[in-house]
Amino acid sequence: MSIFGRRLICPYCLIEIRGGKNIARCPRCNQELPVQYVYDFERVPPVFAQVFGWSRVGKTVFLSALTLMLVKMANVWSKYVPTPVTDATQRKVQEINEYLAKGKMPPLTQLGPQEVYIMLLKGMERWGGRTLVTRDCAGEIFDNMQVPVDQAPFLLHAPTTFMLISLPDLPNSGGRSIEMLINNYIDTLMKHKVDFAKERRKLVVVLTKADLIPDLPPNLRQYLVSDPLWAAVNSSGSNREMNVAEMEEYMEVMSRVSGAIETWIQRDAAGKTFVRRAQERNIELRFSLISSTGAAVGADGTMPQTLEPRRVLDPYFWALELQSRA
Ligand SMILES: Nc1nc2c(ncn2[C@@H]2O[C@H](COP(=O)(O)OP(=O)(O)OP(=O)(O)O)[C@@H](O)[C@H]2O)c(=O)[nH]1
Ligand SMILES: [Mg+2]
Ligand SMILES: [Zn+2]
Repeated sequence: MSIFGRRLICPYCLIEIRGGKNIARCPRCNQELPVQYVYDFERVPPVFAQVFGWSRVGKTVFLSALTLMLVKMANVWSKYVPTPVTDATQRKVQEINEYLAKGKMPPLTQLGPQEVYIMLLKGMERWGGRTLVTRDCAGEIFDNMQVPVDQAPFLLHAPTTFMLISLPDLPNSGGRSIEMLINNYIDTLMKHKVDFAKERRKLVVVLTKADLIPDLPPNLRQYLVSDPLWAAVNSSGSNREMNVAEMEEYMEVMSRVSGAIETWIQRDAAGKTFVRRAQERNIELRFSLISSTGAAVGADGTMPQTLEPRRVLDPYFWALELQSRA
């Protein structure tokens, strides 16, 4: 602790503020600070991640599927305690609980523009305690080269972004290609004077709805469907716990898969441009593929009735890995 008191980061506007354990509001944005977030700030430091992706790619469903896994990981990590600390976060947990009790997903609520998802995650194997802080945004704000940063305030200040891309929806998206999305990201940051050479940005590229990607190579499809964490959270056996060594093994495989997706995504010109554009701007890339529902859902526009997520923790694990390193 410095002589000026504690420093902490406001989870709404991401500026550094000073104050004791009792600070109630951010002096800059005037938002009420979640008490447990403030109290445990040093012990459970935040990992901030902006979600970036066009409409209907699965951002809201991903946040629900991730919540489901974060809740259920209590079955897998022996000292782990997940705690939602805003009402919006608790609502997400409530939806999941209702689903687990009834076997049918209630209508999903999208987080409002002023709402922040904050989940304290204590006692994770490998990483210890971290607080996941993220937001949900309506996809329309990413349509143009200039993203309105007031509606995506983490974009400028959080080093890590989850860039969600739905490859199955691309052919019907009016000529969009993946390199446009990273172009919009870079253009927005440059407009706001982010210096990529000085501040290394990290992009976790998440291929969503991977259950629907028709030409996914067999080894990647196998990786998707055989998620040991999904098996472990649902097993009732005694050996479902995962220790540090098993997490290490998981992360090694996850790394290899990231490389394999990076190679595969460059099978066409747009993919090559995507990767080269990131390299040119000093952006660190990692790749994941997820299925939040586990299988195709009904006709377009319908919300899933069940969630059997596969590999949805991977993007979050990448955020932890990328922010653990100096
Ligand atoms: N097959 C399949 N469908 C999915 C998956 N994830 C989401 N969907 C479907 O995709 C549609 C859009 O999902 P949302 O999560 O609402 O998308 P969004 O990105 O939040 O969209 P906006 O809020 O409009 O920007 C829904 O009908 C979901 O059921 C998945 O993993 N697999
Ligand atoms: Mg949404
Ligand atoms: Zn603030």
